[in-house]
Amino acid sequence: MPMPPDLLPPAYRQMHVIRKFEETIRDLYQQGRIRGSFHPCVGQEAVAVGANWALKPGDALSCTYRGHGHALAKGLDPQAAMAEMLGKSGGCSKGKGGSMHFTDPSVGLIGANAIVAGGVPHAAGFALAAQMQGKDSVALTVFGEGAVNQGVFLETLNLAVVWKLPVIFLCENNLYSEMTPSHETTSNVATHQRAAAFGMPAEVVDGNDVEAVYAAVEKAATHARLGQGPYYLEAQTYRLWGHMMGDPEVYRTKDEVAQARQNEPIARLAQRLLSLGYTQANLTSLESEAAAIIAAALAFAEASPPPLPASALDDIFA
Ligand SMILES: Cc1ncc(C[n+]2csc(CCOP(=O)(O)OP(=O)(O)O)c2C)c(N)n1
Repeated sequence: MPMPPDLLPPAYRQMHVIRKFEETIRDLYQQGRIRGSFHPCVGQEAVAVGANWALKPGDALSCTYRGHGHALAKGLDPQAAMAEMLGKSGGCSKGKGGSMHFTDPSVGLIGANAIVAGGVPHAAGFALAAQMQGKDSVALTVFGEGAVNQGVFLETLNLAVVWKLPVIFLCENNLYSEMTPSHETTSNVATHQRAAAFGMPAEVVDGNDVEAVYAAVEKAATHARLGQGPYYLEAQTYRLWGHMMGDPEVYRTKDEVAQARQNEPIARLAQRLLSLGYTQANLTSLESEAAAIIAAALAFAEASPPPLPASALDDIFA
C-alpha cells in the first residue's frame, strides 16, 4: 500500500523533529553537556519515518546507536529522549542508558543497541514470541551494512527463514562502517543479495524517499503478518555528518558529501509537498512546530533531576 498522501505533511514535521533533535544534541555535546558518544542519523530521516510509520502500534522495533530517528518515529516521547541524552531521571531509561540505549516497550521500542547487529536477534525473539502467542505483530530490526558480517546476523537470518518468523530486516546502507568504506570489508556490498541467498524476499529501496520506504516496509509487514516469513530490505541512504562527534572524516571528500546533500531526504520531501500544492508557508509552519517540540523537550530535560545514587541498581536485574 502506498503512503497515504495526508501523512506527508506530518512526516515532514517528524523528519524535522528528528533533524532538530540531532542538531540540539550536537550543540549540547559541544557545550560538554552530553556524556558518552553520539552517532547522528542526519541524512537518514526518511528511513526512520517511512519504516516506522508503516508499522502498527503492537509491532516492535530494535535499532542501533544511530537509532534516535527510528525511536522518535516509533513514538518515543522527544522529552523522554532528550532527558535520556542528558542523563536525567525523566529519560526513557531513567537517565542510565544514554544515547545508545533508548528503550520504551510502551511504544514497541524494544531497544537500541550499541553492539553491531546486537538488536537483530532481539527482533527475531519478539517475532518468535508473537508467532507462538498467535498475535499478528511483526518486528522491525534496523542495522547498518557493516552488521551483515556479524555471525549473529547470519544465524538470525537463517533461523528466521526456517521458522518463518514475522520479522523485517532493514539495512540502512550508508556506504561506510564507522570510518571504513564498506567495500573494503564486505565481499558483496549488495547486502540484499546475501539475504536472498537464505531464501527470503529481499529488495533495494531508495532510503531518501520517505514514500518509497513506507511502501516497501508496509509490503514487507503484510507479508510477515500473513505468516509468509521474514523480509529483507536494503535502504540506500547516506550519513551526512560524521560517524560520531569528533569524526575527522578523512575517509571521504567534501565534494562527495556536498553531492549527497543534493539528494537529502528532507529537501526532497519539501519539493514533493510543493509539487502537491502545499505552499512554502505550510512548510515553514511545520518546521516551526517541530522546533517547538524540540524546545519543549530540552526544557523538560533540563528541569528533570539526575537519577538518585540509590536508584543505581533499579531496573538492572530482572
Ligand atoms: C560487535 C561490535 N564490533 C565493533 C563495534 C564498533 N563499531 C561501532 S559502529 C561500527 C560500524 C558499524 O557500521 P554499520 O553497521 O555500517 O552502521 P553505521 O554506523 O554506518 O550506521 C563499529 C565497527 C561495535 N559497536 N560492536
